[in-house]
Amino acid sequence: QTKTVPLTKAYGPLGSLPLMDKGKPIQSFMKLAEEHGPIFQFQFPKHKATFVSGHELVKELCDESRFDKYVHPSLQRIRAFTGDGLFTGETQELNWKKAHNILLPSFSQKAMKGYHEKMVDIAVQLVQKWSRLNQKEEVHVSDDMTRLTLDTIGLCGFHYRFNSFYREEAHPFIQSMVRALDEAMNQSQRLGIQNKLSVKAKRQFQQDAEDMFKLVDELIKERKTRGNQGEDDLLSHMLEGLDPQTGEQLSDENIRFQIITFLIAGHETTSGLLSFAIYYLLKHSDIREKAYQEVDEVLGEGAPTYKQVKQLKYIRHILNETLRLWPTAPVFALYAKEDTTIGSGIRFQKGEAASVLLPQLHRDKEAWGDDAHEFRPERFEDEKSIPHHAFKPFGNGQRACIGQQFAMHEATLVLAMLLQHFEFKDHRDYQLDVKETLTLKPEGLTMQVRNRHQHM
Ligand code: MNH
Repeated sequence: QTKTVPLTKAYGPLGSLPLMDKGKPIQSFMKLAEEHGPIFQFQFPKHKATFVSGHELVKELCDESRFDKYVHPSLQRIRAFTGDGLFTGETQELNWKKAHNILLPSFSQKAMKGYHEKMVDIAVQLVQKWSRLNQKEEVHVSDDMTRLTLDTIGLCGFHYRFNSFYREEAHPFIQSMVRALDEAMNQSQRLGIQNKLSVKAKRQFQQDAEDMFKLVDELIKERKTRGNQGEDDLLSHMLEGLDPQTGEQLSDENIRFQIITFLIAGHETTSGLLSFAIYYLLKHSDIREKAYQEVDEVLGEGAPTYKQVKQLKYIRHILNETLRLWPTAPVFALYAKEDTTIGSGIRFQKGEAASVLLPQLHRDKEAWGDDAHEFRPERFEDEKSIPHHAFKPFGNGQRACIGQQFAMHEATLVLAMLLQHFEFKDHRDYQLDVKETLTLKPEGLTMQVRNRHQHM
């Protein structure tokens, strides 16, 4: 018996586009999911896209024997500068498995010990910047978090200092990256003819890709001539690592794509996570107090050690709860490897794809209970009660985020250090406005900070 999937209302040749806020597609799809249920199809002018957010259906889509990562057309366009790097590579491409094998150890929990001091180095820069502000000055939360996460992946990954805290504007590499990502996203919303007309945008896109290659190729070349000199970062692992399956190394071109991939994947997502976490702390004084208590107990006054970061349980719950309500990489897509059926009767033909709408999956009342819309870190306290199949902020299976431990270690360390040093003040009574690019962030979030200890 075949079940039909609800379809959004169409308005002539525009399809369902009038139902979508162009700047906020994800939030539009969340609303449509409220109305249409755990699975629905959205009518774009030329195709239909399937969105799934019910926990039982997602559980089936996450069965790797039947479904695999779908490199969505918007990701295909990013390949102009990330190529067959880990994020945009097809599972079948030989370089995906090869790089996955070579890089897995570099992202293990154990590897985090090696990055810890570098993460502290950058976090201290942030703490110093904030501690020198005058009373009435405000902090632009996402801007500073982006400075921090970019500098962290730059230093831990490639021993390169973007020195973002010494710049007003974003680093030129980031300007190219943001512009190119934006163009790749825009192309998906433009109609065919509009796309052909935008010659200027295309030329800029090419230029941005070339500029990114230039910086990265320079980094690779420099490291090769200088040698590793005991440097233990991602770049050294990529240059020296051998694939245990084939005995081969990564090519220079593939290393270039990986570096750009890590810079993209490694900073906006973690920056958004930290920004949303601060938003929730600003709005929940009881949770904030509990967080202060843990930080004071575990850290005292010195810079955190690796071991102390592991002990910050409540901070981790706060971050997980933040990723539940606002998963900063809000969708991932899958396609059927063969004809199959989900939810007893919803057919997928071989090759057919669906997108998992994470913020909605993470609010599924059947999995999380009636208070699913509330920010309550305590729900992560009891490991057994967490519905893991309804919590996928880092994606699924072998194509899940390779940087998960990295992101969580960094975010835990930074949030704890900020709480260690500052009181946060919601001086404008900020109202949440979620901005969508490739990732999500709280747009326009500002606050004031006060030093908790005067001797800084
Ligand atoms: Mn990350 C894949 C979320 C931090 C590098 N990441 C994914 C996917 C999600 C995701 C979801 C799966 C996408 C898909 O199926 O299409 N990542 C996050 C979030 C954070 C994050 C929410 C922070 C919070 N990611 C990081 C960091 C790095 C990184 C930090 C690197 C230092 N992520 C990756 C890479 C992939 C990925 C590389 C692709 C992995 C693969 O398919 O082999």
